[in-house]
Parts: sequence; structure tokens; C-alpha cells
Amino acid sequence: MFKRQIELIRKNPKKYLREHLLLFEDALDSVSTDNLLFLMLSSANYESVYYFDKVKAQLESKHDELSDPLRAYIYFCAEGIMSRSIMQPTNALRSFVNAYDRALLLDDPALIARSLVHLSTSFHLIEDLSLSISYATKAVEMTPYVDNPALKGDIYMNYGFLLHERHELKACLNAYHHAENYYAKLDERDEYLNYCVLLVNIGEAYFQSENSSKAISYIDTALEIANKQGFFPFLQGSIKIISDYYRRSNQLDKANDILNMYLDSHIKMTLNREKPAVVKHTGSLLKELESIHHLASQNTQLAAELESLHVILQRRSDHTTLKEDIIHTIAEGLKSNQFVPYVQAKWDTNTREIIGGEVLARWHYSDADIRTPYAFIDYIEDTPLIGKLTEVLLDATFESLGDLLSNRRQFRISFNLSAYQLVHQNIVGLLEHHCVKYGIKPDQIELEITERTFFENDKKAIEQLHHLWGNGFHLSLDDFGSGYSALSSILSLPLNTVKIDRSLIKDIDSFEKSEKLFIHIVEMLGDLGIETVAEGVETSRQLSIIKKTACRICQGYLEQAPMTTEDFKHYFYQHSQ
Ligand code: G
Ligand code: G
Ligand code: MN
Repeated sequence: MFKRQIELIRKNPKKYLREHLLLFEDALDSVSTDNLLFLMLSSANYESVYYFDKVKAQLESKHDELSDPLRAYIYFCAEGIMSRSIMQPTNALRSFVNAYDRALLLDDPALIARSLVHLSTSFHLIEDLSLSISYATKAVEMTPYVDNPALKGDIYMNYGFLLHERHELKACLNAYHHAENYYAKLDERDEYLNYCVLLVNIGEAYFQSENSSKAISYIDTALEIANKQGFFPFLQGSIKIISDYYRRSNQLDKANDILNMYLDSHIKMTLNREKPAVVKHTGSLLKELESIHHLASQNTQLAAELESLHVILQRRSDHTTLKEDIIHTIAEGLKSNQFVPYVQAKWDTNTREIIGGEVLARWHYSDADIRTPYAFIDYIEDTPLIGKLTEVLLDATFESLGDLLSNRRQFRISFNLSAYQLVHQNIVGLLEHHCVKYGIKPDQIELEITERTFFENDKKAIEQLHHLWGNGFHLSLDDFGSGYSALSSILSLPLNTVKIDRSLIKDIDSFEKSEKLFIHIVEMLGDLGIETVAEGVETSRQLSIIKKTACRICQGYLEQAPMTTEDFKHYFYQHSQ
């Protein structure tokens, strides 16, 4: 029964909402949990923030009933779909990972395959095309185990779409035709929103491969269906391409008609004349509107409406797209080598000999604008981009400091890892690959991991930590004492070193209690066989207190601030003749 409902929702979310939600709109508290979940899924698919929030709020009170994996699956899918359509890709990714997890638990091929497609779409949104394709491929590999032709169609459509993006037009069309064949098996394929989208996509691909007669025939069918089923607002991106095509072939009336139909449906929703309000990625919609603006100039009525829509979108985009824009800029920066490693020395408390260094990322945005991690880590910490950052830093660091590392076998270099990398990425593989590539021994590499990661208790993360430990990498707990100190995790996880956060070091020379706390922490960790590093050492008075303890390693401005790898190399050799 669940599957039937899910299929009806995917088929035509608007129709589902109209037939179900409107009946209950003012009596949501009497709706069963399952029906609420279906309403949540349909409002997400229909991209209606208005209904989605309403239904979700109602579901909050039924939290206990959502532990059932199938219910949780629907809940997370709905959440992901909504986040995706309002362009919050990192939230979408998080929800889809949760949905995938439940699908695996249920061991249901259809749910697993659908989750793979969802994951693929969210990676696409954060512009990680290779991960996106890799999940799309996994979904394609699942099709033999899937019965539902509509789902098979969706899987191939997504795959084809990504191939189009990669400019592999032939392979793309091939995938699209697979999708088309699956949809052909459905009794009422014209009622499926995705079928209509597929036809437009195929049309676009044929336009690009200069086969305009095929293109036109697909597009015409799509327009006919869109008109009849009310699918117009969902076709927005493609509409411009279609209308452009007609304009170029001098069919101005037709071009204008299409723009009109599109704007009409959009304006209705944007102005909230009709609930629900569709919220699209306003940034891209704006760009799109700008580029079709001149087309509308022949039609004053159209131009006026366009203008008002423009103003509304402008206002909205000011605060909704900022975060996404930053993520986008970071992704671009990672591609064009704007992220560079800085290194800060770690030194022996007693001899001041430099025994290692911590790699700290810097964003070289321009010569006059070099940004610290506060400007970027938060934005990407829960996305695959954080793995990309580590990869970039590993390469740059080893290229510059590879010689130093092999000349001084005692020297150890540290990298910061985020929870996401241990939970979702193959960090073991990445590090091993770099060790082999640059001929570096794992025992010269230390990984700094924050308390949060240890705290998450994720199975894969813990496995990877043990794997790293087993291979000889050093593991260090970062920022100890800055937040929730998961003392018990220190006992259960592999660990060489604990870095005592600079907030605890700050006052050791001015407050007796801080000093005592520090001394006891070092002693306690020493008893457990764990080495300590004092972070943020700024004054010689702090150092003299640290010297009284068993804390053997310091890091801080007293000796050296983070500097480029080349500067660090000079500094190191001058210091240790
Ligand atoms: O020097 P500083 O202000 O650069 O660094 C601030 C914080 O940013 C550090 O505490 C560190 O944990 C984090 N950071 C710096 N570089 C990286 C990195 O490459 N990966 C991750 N995950 N965090 C980093
Ligand atoms: O990842 P981790 O928290 O270990 O990174 C160390 C952070 O502490 C970096 O942001 C670095 O710039 C900063 N830092 C290093 N030495 C000092 C110091 O002496 N004083 C202060 N305030 N910050 C420091
Ligand atoms: Mn660190």
C-alpha cells in the first residue's frame, strides 16, 4: 500500500495534493501518521514550502511513530526533496543519506535505487559531477532488480541528464531512449510528470545534436502534455531553450506563446494568487528571466508582468542564495588551486626543537585577500568538498615538503579531518594513495580529528579510524576542552595524542584554577598513555608553566605563526642546523 501511494505521488504531486490535502487542510490533527507522511512527500514533490511546513509541523508531535524504517524513509525523502528544491544541497544530502540508510535496512531494491538517484541529484547540485555520475551508475545497476517501469524510467532519465552535462550526447540519448521505453510500458504515461520532463530533455538533446525535426516532435508532445496536466511550472529551465528555438526559426508567435504560458503559471504561484507557492532557486531563475527579458519586449503586457516577478525574486534571492553562492565560489576555488597549505610548527617544550607541523588551509582568493578557515570550513564541512580540500592540501604539502619529510624521519606533519570524511568518504584510501604517490611513511602523518567526530559514534567512521591506526598513521584528538569533552571516547578509540585547546591554555599564567586544571589534564592523559600538545602558546610565562608538566609538545605564536610551506621550509632548516 505504501508503494502504491508513493507512486501516485511521484506521478503527479499536484493532483495528489489537491485530492488529499485540500480535504484535510484545516483538520490536519485528525490525519493519521501515514497519511501525513504522504502529504509531506507530495508537498515536497510539488515544491510547496507552504504545505510542506504545515504538514511537517503536524508530524513533529508524532515523532515516536517515525522510528519505523519505512516511515523514516519517506520522511527523509520528503525532507531531502524539499531541501533540494529550495537549493539547500547540504541539507538535502544529509536527508538523502538518512533515507538511503533506511532503504538499506529494509533491503528493498526499489527504495535503494530511488535513494541512489536522490543522492546523485544532490551531488549534482553541489557540482560534484563525478560523484553524481557514480551514484547514477549504481542506480542503473539496480534496474534489473526493480519492477516498477516508472522508477526504471526515472533512473535512466537521471543518468542521461548527467551524460548530457558531460557533453556525451550520444550516450545521453541512448539513456533517454531507455527511459522512454520504460515509460512506454505504463498505462497512463501521459499523467507522469517525469515523462513530460523526459520528453523535453530528449528534445533539448536533439536540438543540440542538430536534429531539429526530432527535437520539435518531442517538444510538441511535451508541450501538449504539459498544457493538459498543468506541468508547466516544472519545466522552467527548458522553456527558454524551446522558446529560443522557435524564435531562431522565425516562429515568433509560437516563441511568445510558450513564454506566456510559462510566465503565466509562474507569476500565479510567485504572487501567491494560487497556493501553494513554488519556491525555486531564485538566483538561477533570475538569470533566466534576465535573458528572456528582451524576448518579451515585443509584448508590453508580458514585459510588465515580468518586471513585477523580477522585483519579487530579486528581494527573495538577496537572503536565500548567499550560502549557496559561497559554496559555489569555494568549489570553483578548489578547482583553480586557490586553496593552499600553511604550516605552523610544533616544537619540543624543553629544547624548542621543531618536531612537526600542522597544515592549516588558506584560501588565496586574491593577492590582497587571503582568507582563513573561518571563511570557508563551516560551509563545506558537511559536504564532499571537504574531502577535495584535504586532497588538494595533501598534494601541495607533499610536493613542497616531501624532501624535508624523507630527510628528517622524526618530523611529523598533521592534517585536520572533518567528521564527514570519516563517515562518508574513503579517507583511508585517499591517505594511502598519497603515501604511495610521494613515498611517505604513514608514521610521519598525523590526523587531527575533533571531538565531534569521536562523539558521533558512526560505525564507518570508527572502522576507518581503526584502519588508519592499524596502518601506522598517528591520530590526534583536536580542540580538547573547547566543547563537549567526550572523555569516554578517549578510552574506546585509538589515539596517540590529545591537543589541549587554546582556550584552556590562555589563562594558565593568570588564573591559578586554570593552571591546576591544565596540570591535572596533562597528568590524567599521561596516565592513560596519551601524549599531550599545548595549543595556542603565546607567552613565555605560559611556557614556563607547561615546562613543569609532562606536556612535551607546544604549538603557538610564541614560536611561530602559520606560514607558507616554502617559508616553513626555510624556517625549519635555519632552526635545526
Ligand atoms: O589557522 P586557523 O585559523 O587557520 O584554523 C582554524 C581552524 O580551521 C583550525 O582549528 C582547523 O581545525 C580548521 N582547519 C584548517 N585547515 C583545515 C583543513 O584542511 N581541514 C579541516 N577539516 N579543517 C581545517
Ligand atoms: O585545528 P586547530 O584548532 O589545531 O588549529 C589551530 C588553530 O589555532 C589555528 O586556527 C591557528 O591559527 C590557531 N593558533 C595557533 N597558535 C595560536 C596562538 O598562539 N594563539 C592563538 N590565539 N591562536 C593560535
Ligand atoms: Mn588542528
